[in-house]
Amino acid sequence: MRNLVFYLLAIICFCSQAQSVEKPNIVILYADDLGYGDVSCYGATRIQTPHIDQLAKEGLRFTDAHCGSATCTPSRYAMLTGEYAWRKKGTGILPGDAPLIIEPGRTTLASVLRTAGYKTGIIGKWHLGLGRRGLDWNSDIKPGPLELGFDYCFLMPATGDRVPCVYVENHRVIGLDPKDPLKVSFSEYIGDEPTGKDHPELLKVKPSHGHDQSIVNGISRIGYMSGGHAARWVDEDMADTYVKKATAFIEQHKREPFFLYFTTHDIHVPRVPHARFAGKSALGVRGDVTLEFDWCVGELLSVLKRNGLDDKTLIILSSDNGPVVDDGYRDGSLEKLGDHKPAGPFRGGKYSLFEGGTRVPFIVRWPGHVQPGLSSALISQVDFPATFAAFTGQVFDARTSPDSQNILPALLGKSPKGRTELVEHANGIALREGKWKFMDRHPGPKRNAETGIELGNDPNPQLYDLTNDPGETKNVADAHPAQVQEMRALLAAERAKAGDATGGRKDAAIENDQ
Ligand code: NG6
Ligand code: CA
Repeated sequence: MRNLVFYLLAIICFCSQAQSVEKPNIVILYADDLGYGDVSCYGATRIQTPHIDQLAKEGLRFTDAHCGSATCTPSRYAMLTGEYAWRKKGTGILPGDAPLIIEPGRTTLASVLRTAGYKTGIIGKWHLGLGRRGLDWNSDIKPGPLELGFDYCFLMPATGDRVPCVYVENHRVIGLDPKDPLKVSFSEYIGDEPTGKDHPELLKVKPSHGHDQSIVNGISRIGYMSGGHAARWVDEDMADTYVKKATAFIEQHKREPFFLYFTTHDIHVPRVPHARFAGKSALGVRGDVTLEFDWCVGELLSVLKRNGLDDKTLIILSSDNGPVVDDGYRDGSLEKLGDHKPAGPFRGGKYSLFEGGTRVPFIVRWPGHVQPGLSSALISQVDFPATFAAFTGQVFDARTSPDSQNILPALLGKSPKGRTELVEHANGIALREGKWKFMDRHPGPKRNAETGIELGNDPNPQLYDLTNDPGETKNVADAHPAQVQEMRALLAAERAKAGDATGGRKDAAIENDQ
């Protein structure tokens, strides 16, 4: 009998241990607009990011990892659905009143992990639309993340520079006074408050392009909102608010596997750091909010440590698109940039089809399981759904995430190889294969009118040898016609793959479809 009890206990211990090994918590620390060269472990010298560097020291740092697109909405769409956003109309940068662009019930990264028994939460920026067209912000806001596999959400609906400037927790705007209903419009002026356009004297930071409509917290935004005063966020407190919510989520779920998608507003515009960080970097306010993001990383690392979760948590740190310096506000970042290179050695940045558009910082840490080091494997965030399905032992339905590949061996550092090819996306698409990068003829301006960033457009085909020329300075298309032909055919085949098996909404409002 005693033997039997001992035996049973041993089995229980073994099982719970096996479970903690099989199912570590998964935390994605996701910055907004953070460039490859913006953090010190990726070569920045004008700014120090000690917490991100610590993560890199204890983890695997990737040098050829990509987000799904060079702007936010398509990038996040690809990461959550496992489908390239360029397959689906309506996945360009969304206004703040756009309906949800992912069909409720569709397989997402969150639903994959929820099926595997994870408690799933998103805290921070959403920017994939909410509700249906004509949403009433004063009632239940759905469908949204909770209809896509998340158990909990605390959201900024769109971006920091777009109304509505309120937080949504689960299905409700938080702190709303029913006597002061919230209304949102992207088509016409509403309410009776001054705008940034008519009253620039009221602004604490002036726009450089756009961003001159409703004023919230002394900053004019894109779009109009009225009412909802008690619910309006204070930009300076946003990082603290997200960290507080994330801490609570981690502590609430520390005894069960959880998935936390922590997605900051930093370092997007408007850059409004808490007083603790204001003026603390040599790079002006853009550097200050980078320090603020680094602080968030440090805080969450210490929450995990404090709760004994270090070895039980796989952390991924990355960004949703490449960097931009002036993205609509005259906040002094351009003047203070000096020789800092936000995209590191790469050409272009946010909005660009050059590598600076989507090659982003990407660090994986899972103590005891992922060997610290460097990886040059080609991987993409679009691979998350397939990879985490494999990680949790699930059979993955490739029809719903047609572009997601299982890159688990690369992610865990077990293999130096990732994808053999990847389609990159900005204002067009490009193909990566081995050392080659191919962009076909693409009409359009060389530079983004507002930001001055090189977009990658060219009337001629472009071919770059990234091994010898990571900065894409020498177009060698003329010297390699057969390679151009082959990659053009591969890109055409990618385009031709049916992308519509997934039932994404086609009627979403489009501000800037790409
Ligand atoms: C652009 C905005 C830019 C930023 C971007 C979205 C203008 C002139 N520019 O349209 O400021 O908000 O959209 O950024 O309005 S993202 O990181 O969410 O994709
Ligand atoms: Ca972004």
